[in-house]
Amino acid sequence: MKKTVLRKPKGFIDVYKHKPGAEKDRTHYCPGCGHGILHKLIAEAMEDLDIVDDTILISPVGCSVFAYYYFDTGNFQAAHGRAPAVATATSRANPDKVVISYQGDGDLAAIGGNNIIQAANRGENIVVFFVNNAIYGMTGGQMAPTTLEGQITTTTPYGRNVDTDGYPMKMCEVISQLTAPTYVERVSLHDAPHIRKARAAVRKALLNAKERKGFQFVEVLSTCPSGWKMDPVKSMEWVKERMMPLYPLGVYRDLGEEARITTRPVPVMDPAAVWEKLGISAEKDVDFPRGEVADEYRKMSIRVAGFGGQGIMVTGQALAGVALEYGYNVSWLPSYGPEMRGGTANCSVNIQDGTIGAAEAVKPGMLLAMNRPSLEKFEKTIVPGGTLIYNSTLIDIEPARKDIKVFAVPITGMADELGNTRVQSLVNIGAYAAITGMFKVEDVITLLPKLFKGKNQAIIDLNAKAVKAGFDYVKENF
Ligand SMILES: Cc1ncc(C[n+]2csc(CCOP(=O)(O)OP(=O)(O)O)c2C)c(N)n1
Repeated sequence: MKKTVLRKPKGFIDVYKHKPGAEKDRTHYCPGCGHGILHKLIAEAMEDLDIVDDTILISPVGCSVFAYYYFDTGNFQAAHGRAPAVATATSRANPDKVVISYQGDGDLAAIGGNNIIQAANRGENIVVFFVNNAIYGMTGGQMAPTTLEGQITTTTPYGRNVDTDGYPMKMCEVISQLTAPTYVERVSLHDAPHIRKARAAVRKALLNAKERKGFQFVEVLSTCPSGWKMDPVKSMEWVKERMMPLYPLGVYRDLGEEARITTRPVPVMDPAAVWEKLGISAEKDVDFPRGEVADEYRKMSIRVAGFGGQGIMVTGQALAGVALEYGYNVSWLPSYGPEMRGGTANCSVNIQDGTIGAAEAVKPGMLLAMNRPSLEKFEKTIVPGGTLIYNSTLIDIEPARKDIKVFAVPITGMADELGNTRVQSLVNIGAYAAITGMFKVEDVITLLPKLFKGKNQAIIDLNAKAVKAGFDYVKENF
């Protein structure tokens, strides 16, 4: 007798590891939600088309954010509405992969409205599954661009009024106006015959993607019983009676064999080749021999923080700029508060020999705190055993941490003594050089004309004094 084995399609991971100790064999979706049905159609199609290991799925923000727990594919999670941009990069860097952008209607048609139009217009080689449930589901049922006229949501308690809220957006109609898309269809999940049609559309889009046939867009009318405050059966009826007349099902575009298959140059990943193409010499101007650097300072992640106008960004740029000349890989990432001068400012710098992963110094090995709020905010982020340099001219509290090395340096005071508060940045560099052994004072001074291009000699000389002052202070006092 033929034995029937019930199992999940291979496109799904077998056990969903949401949290250690809370492994599940089912998804988090509410009963009657369309996401689960569409997930299953996609997982089955990936298995049948034998593309599970060749697919990268971009999870959006919204109820389907956890797609990465379910699909046994590659995955990136994108910021709200940005899945088409992330999918674009993923697809261009991996032209032999099937890339899926899975999105809700708030995600795709509201915050990501421009993203989807541009990706469609470029004819990116991606498949978009667009789940239209007429509201923002995850956040509790606010109006989305797809919300029906008169529909009550938490943000349209008297019903969507087209005079104030605009008209429901019909994305298949919009996308199919563009030249590039290959295949655009709207389907529904409200009953078994329609699920079968949706199944065919999902397969067709994925098969087209496997054959690299450009931009595929499948809109799926879907239920949200929790957000709509209806039971699942009523929700199915609501899709049929209310959504379908407004959002007609069917094929809006199918270029079939006519589809123009876009071949794009594969991005060049070799930095030297990129420099050559850009006409930039990979040769550095100067290549300083390195001195003795203690092990703990060989891979630096530094947060420089203070208020706007304290030379925070200049300090970070100078650290990175000087380190570059010693042949280190460097990164500099600024972060500004809402106002500039007088507001808070900080930047992250990485200096190391290996590849730099994250540019943000979330847990820095060193904090250079120029004012009290910065010390209070970032002291706790320093790694145990790390280093704190703080501006003792302006900071009148003792650092709380006992498991780090602390250098209190009167940075502002020393700059003032030199006659210009603005040279604080180079006092910082001098102190940094003395503590880490990473830079030599003479080298930094040689570089000043490059760091301060266009500045007059008096400013360069003053900054040279500042580097020396910072260096000497640390050497003499610690
Ligand atoms: C930039 C940003 N803005 C707002 C949010 C809050 N947010 C999380 S989910 C969501 C709604 C998503 O709705 P939709 O795209 O329709 O997907 P659904 O949950 O209905 O599947 C919002 C607004 C966020 N995470 N990020």
